[in-house]
Amino acid sequence: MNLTYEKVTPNSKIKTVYNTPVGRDVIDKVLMQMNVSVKWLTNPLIGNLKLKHLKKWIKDPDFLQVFCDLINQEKDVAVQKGGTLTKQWWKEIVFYQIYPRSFKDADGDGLGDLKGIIGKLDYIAEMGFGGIWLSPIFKSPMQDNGYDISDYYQINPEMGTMQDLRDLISGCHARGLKIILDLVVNHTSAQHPWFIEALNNPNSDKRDYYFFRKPDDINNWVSFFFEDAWQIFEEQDIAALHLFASEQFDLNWDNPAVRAEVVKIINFYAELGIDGYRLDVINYISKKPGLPDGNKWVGDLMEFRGIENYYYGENLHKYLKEIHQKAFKPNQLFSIGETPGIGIQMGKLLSADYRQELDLIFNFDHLEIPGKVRYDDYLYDLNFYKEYIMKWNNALSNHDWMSLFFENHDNPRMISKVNPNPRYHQVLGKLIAMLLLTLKGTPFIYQGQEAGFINQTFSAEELRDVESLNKLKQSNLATVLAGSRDHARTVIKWTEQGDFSEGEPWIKGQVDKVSSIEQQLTDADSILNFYKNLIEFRNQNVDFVYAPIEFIYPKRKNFFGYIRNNYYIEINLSSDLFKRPNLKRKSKLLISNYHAATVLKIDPKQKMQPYEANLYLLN
Ligand code: TEU
Repeated sequence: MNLTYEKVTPNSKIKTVYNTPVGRDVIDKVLMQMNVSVKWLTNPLIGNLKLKHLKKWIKDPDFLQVFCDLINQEKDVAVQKGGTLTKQWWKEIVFYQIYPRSFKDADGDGLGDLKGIIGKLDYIAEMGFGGIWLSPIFKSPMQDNGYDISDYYQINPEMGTMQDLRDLISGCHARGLKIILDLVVNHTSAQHPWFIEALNNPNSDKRDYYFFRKPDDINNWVSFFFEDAWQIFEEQDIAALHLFASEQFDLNWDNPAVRAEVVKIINFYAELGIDGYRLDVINYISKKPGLPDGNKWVGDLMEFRGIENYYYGENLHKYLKEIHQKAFKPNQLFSIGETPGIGIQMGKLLSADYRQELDLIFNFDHLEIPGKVRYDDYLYDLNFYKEYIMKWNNALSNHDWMSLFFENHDNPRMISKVNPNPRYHQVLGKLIAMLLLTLKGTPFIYQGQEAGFINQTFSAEELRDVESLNKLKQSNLATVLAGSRDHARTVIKWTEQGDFSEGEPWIKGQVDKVSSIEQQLTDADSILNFYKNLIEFRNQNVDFVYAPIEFIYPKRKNFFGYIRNNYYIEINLSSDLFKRPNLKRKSKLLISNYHAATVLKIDPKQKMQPYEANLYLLN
């Protein structure tokens, strides 16, 4: 099914390079980061230039070779069009992401736990969600809140016990909910017995589970948490690689014993009855042999030096296929990979159904507008999301499927990113729901998003996240607050009194002015009930889920319109009034963030209100 193409060299034309999967994704990414339009490439003058001519602009002598090597390493091309669409449960449901530490505390220690989640399963099921994804719940020193695991086979005592997990799984299944866990196997905690043994015993077989180097032989990579990627252990006279926190060491997947351990973990929880996994930074598992220095130009542009050596490594497909064959497939588990930096074409090669690697990926290209990074303080333009969605839908075949999300535990709240003006809080919260629940793909709603939660303000002392605290060492509080992951980690406001815990919560809660979940449940007009209605609509129209998407007036700025089967969605993406495009078809209003559904018909001459979003039935 896969075509192959010729090797690229510095003599290849730019348009040839753009037709390779990795070339296309990298060029798109670089142009986006530089805030240059892709249209630039369709200019024949540019397209016919040879790669080597770029030397005039990119003054890094090694860049071209690094780029060609990365492209040539991928031998396959994904199917671009057609194919047969297969139905899958994970395409039909709406997922709800739970960050356990902040969700609900049942034992009064101020830290969320599994019993807390069990107590809220009725709420989750009544909202119409079809499955939950739990951020990590395993034993961990919590330097990175559980993404630093020290024992894969034990539940973190602050979260509960293995019996609690069994109860949670059966509680989910009794309500028809699927449950997926977080598989964090790019790295372990420094406190994992494997690492302790590896560090202290050079002759141990665990030594080859990680990446160790002599302190004077380390490379120039930096970690995602704004530190050097190597931790030096003076006593042992050795350095170990960590792409994330200083106590999260990267596992060496080139060692078959490590891959066997991963298969064992996957199987263990499969036997307990879970339905799948979200795989943490799974595209980072295959590092370039020899761990060469990162290219400086790429490092400066992407902010993280070294990334081209591991974000799409040469054995990535091989390792994913291996765990698919040995664990995911036999247990019929669903898999969604978290894949930072991966673009459309690479994403298709990782998740198309005939590839037998992953089922879905989380792509992040839509979370910041061109030229911006998470810690920049700016307003997100929803027109960019529209472009992103159109581009993806054009590129996907029936073998591909996409995830839809704006929020997770690593990102600020979307309402605050788009427009923090409280005037628009309600309509914007609902507009976001309209997008995620009516576009083509599987929606992932992050806890609190269904109630329109927004960013909090934190003093330096109130911040908890290791990434934010590291960032604070090199920049000011305002910068940290623009992108802090703690915004998403505030504890859930269940009632007007909070009611997250009987003890002192480990982190701040939601801002006062956003009403609680309990309050919103009783208010027919709340953001929460808007989510509930839309989820119900989606759950009752499975053919809507699979329907093709046709974009209406795609070039009209500030307007997003699309038809799916006999439904029409129209959205004003801005806070300005907008002249409503007349569809000239009879329609009945079903769900709107401005009008009661009893209005049934909107005067086509009436202007669209700020962030107005409507769903109609066409007849
Ligand atoms: O995140 C990986 C990741 O790359 C980002 O989400 C990261 O926080 C940032 O965007 C880098 O620019 C995953 C988890 O979701 C995150 O919570 C963990 O801290 C991280 O991996 C390490 O396990």
